[in-house]
Amino acid sequence: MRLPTILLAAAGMLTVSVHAHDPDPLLSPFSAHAPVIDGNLSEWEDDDFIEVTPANGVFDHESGVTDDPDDFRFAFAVRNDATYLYVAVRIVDDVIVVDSNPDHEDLHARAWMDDAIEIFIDGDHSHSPDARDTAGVEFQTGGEFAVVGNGAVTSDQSGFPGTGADPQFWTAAGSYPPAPAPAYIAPFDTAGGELHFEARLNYRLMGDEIGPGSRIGFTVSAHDDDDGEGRDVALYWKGISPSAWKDEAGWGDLVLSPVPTHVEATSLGDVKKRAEGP
Ligand SMILES: [Ca+2]
Ligand SMILES: [Ca+2]
Ligand SMILES: [Ca+2]
Ligand SMILES: [Ca+2]
Repeated sequence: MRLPTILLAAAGMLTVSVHAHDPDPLLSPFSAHAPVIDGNLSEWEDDDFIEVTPANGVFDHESGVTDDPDDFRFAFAVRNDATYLYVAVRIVDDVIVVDSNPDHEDLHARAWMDDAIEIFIDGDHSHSPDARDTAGVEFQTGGEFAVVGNGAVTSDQSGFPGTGADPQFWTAAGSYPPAPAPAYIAPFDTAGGELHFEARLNYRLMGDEIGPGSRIGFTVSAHDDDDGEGRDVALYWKGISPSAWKDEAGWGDLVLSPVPTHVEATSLGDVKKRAEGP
């Protein structure tokens, strides 16, 4: 027994490990009705959204910061069913910019250059310090899935590049309209407002063992560009700055709901209640 283990045992901390779980995991509710992935969050009105603000979020100090919640803040909610994890995000932003990603159907977008979100999955929950290791070890069970305000996507930093329009892998949508609209060219859409996002991620992105009832590593970030070209800030729900995008140790825990016993799974992740009589 090595010395640190002895000390931990002596201190009565036998549950502490290198891969300590987040003591405050996020519990994903079971989704009895699958949301339509269209950037319209009307199906999410009754869901609990987690607010991420300049005051309680984590800025990745590779970029700048803001202390103004009207400049940038976001909120997100999650759900799951037998087949998919669903994520909804709404960004509040004073200047909307998607100049770097004018093609809303792009599957290899440079999402980090514009107003965008990123979803991070650590399916094997290994808390790796480098999710981008050159051997691609962590990419086998997740990675980064990013969506621009106009719906352009990329999963090139995952084990599943170019799959952002394939229900067998993942699909997503953003609420900002395709070009032409002010956000694509200077002086950008200074009306500001909210951007809405929806994403649906098949468990196959997360590893063979992952499904309802699993506990995975998870975080969400959002990016603000207010003046064109690259981003101004990157704000995370949970992360360790800098390079929060690759340090899985800073991500949160997400617990996927088991399939309730009173419903049965059907194809494509929909569920229906068993007939319970008239
Ligand atoms: Ca929707
Ligand atoms: Ca802003
Ligand atoms: Ca912006
Ligand atoms: Ca940009």
